[in-house]
Amino acid sequence: MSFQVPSNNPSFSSAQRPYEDGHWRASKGSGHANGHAKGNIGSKVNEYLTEGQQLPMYKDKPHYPPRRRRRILQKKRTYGLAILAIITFLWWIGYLGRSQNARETTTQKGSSVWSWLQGSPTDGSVVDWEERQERVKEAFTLSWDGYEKYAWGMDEYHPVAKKGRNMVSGGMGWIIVDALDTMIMMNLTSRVKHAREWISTSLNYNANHDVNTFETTIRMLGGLLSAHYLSTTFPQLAPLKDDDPNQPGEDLYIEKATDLAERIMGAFESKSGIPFASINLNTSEGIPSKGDGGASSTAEAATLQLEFKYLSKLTGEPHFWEKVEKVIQVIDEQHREDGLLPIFIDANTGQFRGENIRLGSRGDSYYEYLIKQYLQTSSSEPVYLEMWNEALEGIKKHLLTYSKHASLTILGERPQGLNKPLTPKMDHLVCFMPGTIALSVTGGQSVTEAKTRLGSDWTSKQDEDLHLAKELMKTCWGMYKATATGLAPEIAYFKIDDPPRPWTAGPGAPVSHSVDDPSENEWRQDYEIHSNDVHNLQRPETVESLFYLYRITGDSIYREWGWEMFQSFITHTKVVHQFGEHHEKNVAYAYTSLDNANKIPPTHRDNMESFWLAETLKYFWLLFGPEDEFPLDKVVINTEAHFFPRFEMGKVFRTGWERQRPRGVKVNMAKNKAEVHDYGEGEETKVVKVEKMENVEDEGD
Ligand code: DMJ
Repeated sequence: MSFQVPSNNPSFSSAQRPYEDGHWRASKGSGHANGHAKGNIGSKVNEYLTEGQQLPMYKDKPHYPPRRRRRILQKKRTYGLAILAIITFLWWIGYLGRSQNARETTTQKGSSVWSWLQGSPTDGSVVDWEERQERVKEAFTLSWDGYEKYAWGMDEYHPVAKKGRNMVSGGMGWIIVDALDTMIMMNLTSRVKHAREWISTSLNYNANHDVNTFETTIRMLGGLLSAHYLSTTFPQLAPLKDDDPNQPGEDLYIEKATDLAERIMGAFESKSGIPFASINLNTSEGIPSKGDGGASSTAEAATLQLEFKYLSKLTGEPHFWEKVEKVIQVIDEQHREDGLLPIFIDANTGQFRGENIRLGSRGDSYYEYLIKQYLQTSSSEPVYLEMWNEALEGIKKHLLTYSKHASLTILGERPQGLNKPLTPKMDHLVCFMPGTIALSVTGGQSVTEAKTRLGSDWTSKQDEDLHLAKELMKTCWGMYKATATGLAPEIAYFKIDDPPRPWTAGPGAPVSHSVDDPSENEWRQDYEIHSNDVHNLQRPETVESLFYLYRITGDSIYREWGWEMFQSFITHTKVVHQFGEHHEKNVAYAYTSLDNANKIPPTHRDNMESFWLAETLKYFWLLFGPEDEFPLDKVVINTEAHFFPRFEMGKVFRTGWERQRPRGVKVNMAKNKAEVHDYGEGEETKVVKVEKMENVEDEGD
């Protein structure tokens, strides 16, 4: 998410960060360029290819399955007819005579089809999901075309003012690069071509200005790498002539990505190896946060692995890999109770700051990347699975409870540490969790496929985790149902019992109420939406989870919820031109964030975040699309919805660290006994218990 650097240093015990949806830019730095890409990509390719990997196939452009090619042709024919029909209709009602330009004509077409803003048919006829997917593409092109017209090349887009703004001199490609892979997936060739031209001619990383390390990695590095992956693996999507082998544009994405990554490396030059919050890309100098007592956010510091590891794999350069895996080692060596981490970490000491534990802002994607690191390297690094499982059990034990009336599952916060009270608050950001939990249950396969693969090895823990994913999904969906616009607030609080009911697995678990049944309203009393939290930034986390849940469970309810949510976005976040004598006509040309999603009409906030294009619309598009496209068990999706392939570690890469004993247990081989240590914070480690060796596993030396 976007973080504004605060001018003061907020208290570490503060449960809320009012500034976190602001501007991501840090303050000015100085110096000279030293961050040039090192290492010749080409020279590493042979090394890479000799490893005999399945994925990623750098420079290898496999054929697209003919079945899909046919589908695309069929679609093109269908679109042709549909467009003809729409143009005729618009002509008939006199729209084309207006003095709007060509782009707005396209937009009018979008607005005229708002008759589709309705639920699924109740007459038993089948829902046309392909048609719904087209509506998403339309929303994307409308958003993109407005940006192209009013703010092209700028890092920010303010659609109401019809203006853009750069975060650094010359721009970072913030919106263009973030949106690029969605356009490739949607096969929007001319738009991809325009974006690519801009990247090739206007994008450089020389601006002498510091930028947020995490945001730059997940959005810019992630966007370039995903564009590389998709354009090389699915060359029929948005095909570009200048991307062909031996043509001038070949390797544009990977070359830009490598240049950027080398510059970001300076952020890791701290005493501990934990990256600094910001980086000056011109000087490659890491810069501590200007707020938060200089500490980095835990999620920001620890959500960089998928991007740099994939780049390492592509280029054969191990230093990217080593830097990012070190971060997890430094964290794990602190043996935090039940794998749950405070949300601030000091880059110089490597120590956590404060006790605030949550899976919302500043905590979220650390947990997400544990399981995704395990999946990225095709299950060959069990250490990350172990850490994920430990954290998930910690979440069940410390952070889950139920709402008072409807027994909805709540994933709350412990702002003063695990031994202090639970706050029943969920940031919308937490709603990535249902999808990530479901992903961890099957590895990305459908439940049916996973059960067939595992046979009797399918465990009751998998059932339990899947149940948890579904229950949390319902709570997140309720955040949308609870407001006037049908769009979630940034934060929701919940009514819970005192003391909070502990989370229960299995048959004794409470049964939650439906949040969809119009005759049942009790659940609404459980949601408390504070006036400070009613904004909606068009965030992706809930539709992201709906996408995972739909793919994994196959339950079409998740698609239906997604459709309802999509319609709310289209209805309430659209920005329109008004015209006609009495402003009686209007035409949409953008979608924007909301200041207040809990009133109708909602108050607009003049900003379209890049993740609207990169994530939210991409997940809608995938949710309504065919289940076999971009199969979840073949990819890992970064925290900004950029797609990377899974791969084998091969000969060059390995996990460069080993996990110590689980917290509190250290084995002393010489004494042939296990010493159970107490790792109290700030205290000397002391032996509190000694056990016979048979009770513990051999640690080696
Ligand atoms: C995105 O930038 C990423 O998903 C990040 O991990 C946190 N959330 C924002 C969108 O909400």
